[in-house]
Amino acid sequence: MKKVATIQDISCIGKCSLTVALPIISAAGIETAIVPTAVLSTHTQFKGFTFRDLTDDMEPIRDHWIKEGFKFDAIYTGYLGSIKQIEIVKSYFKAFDNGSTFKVVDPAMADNGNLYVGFDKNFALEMAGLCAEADIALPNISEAALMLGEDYPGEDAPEEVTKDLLKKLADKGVKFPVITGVTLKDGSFGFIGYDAAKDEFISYGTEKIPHKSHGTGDIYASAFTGALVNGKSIFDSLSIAADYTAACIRNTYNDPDKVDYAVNFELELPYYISRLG
Ligand code: PXL
Repeated sequence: MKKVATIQDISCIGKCSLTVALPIISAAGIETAIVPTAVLSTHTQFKGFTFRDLTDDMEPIRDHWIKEGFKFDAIYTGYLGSIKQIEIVKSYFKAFDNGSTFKVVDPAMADNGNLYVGFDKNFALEMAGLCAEADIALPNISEAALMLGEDYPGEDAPEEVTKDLLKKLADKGVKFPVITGVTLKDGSFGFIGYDAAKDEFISYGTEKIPHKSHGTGDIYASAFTGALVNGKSIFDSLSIAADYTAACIRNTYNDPDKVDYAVNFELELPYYISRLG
């Protein structure tokens, strides 16, 4: 069985980070090892959340795994709690590389132009350094701008602006930046990526649903990782992730009993699995 290690927080309620990465990647038929970076009572969009920092456990977990000789087909990181955690994640990239380990960084730290509670501009710049050590980085447009120290261009920035951000991320050493959650020229909703080695842009759009929610970036990155480790190409994995995330948003939009803090990712897992073939 293929093996993925994913490093991000546990938000006990909120359907984000590990509570979506673990079920989605497992549903893709992949053994999923987890490194919890923190335990929060809810994600940070709620008021009054608790936060138990687990930085002190990250190095002992790494060292035990090294002794056991574990390696992974992919290492995928999401929400990280501090600059120290970013540094520790870099050591995971080195320690568990089997020679073809694919490194996915979702710099989950901002939305709508604003950093999540607890992060500052310096954290965003450090996150750009982690993206530069990955094979693919999956920021939304807020995160891309913040990593470059640039002003937020808005959710519906023209494609040219998104492409300019992608090139600038590549100039900072990011091999394959992909900006997710963008509106394309034809009004569809998806991603634009830039493969620096090939000097080539790629993009894909799916139905735009007028519903915004938390955790969709985490669902996207998890579904991408599951598809890629199943042998799909980068483009197909990005597109499957876009279609699955759109299905989750659509399902939630049509649900009269929906919660306002997350999407119904569970109900669309059969669709995701069907796309993996
Ligand atoms: O969905 C990203 C995310 C992950 N982890 C925590 C968060 C958020 C978004 O708000 O607060 C703790």
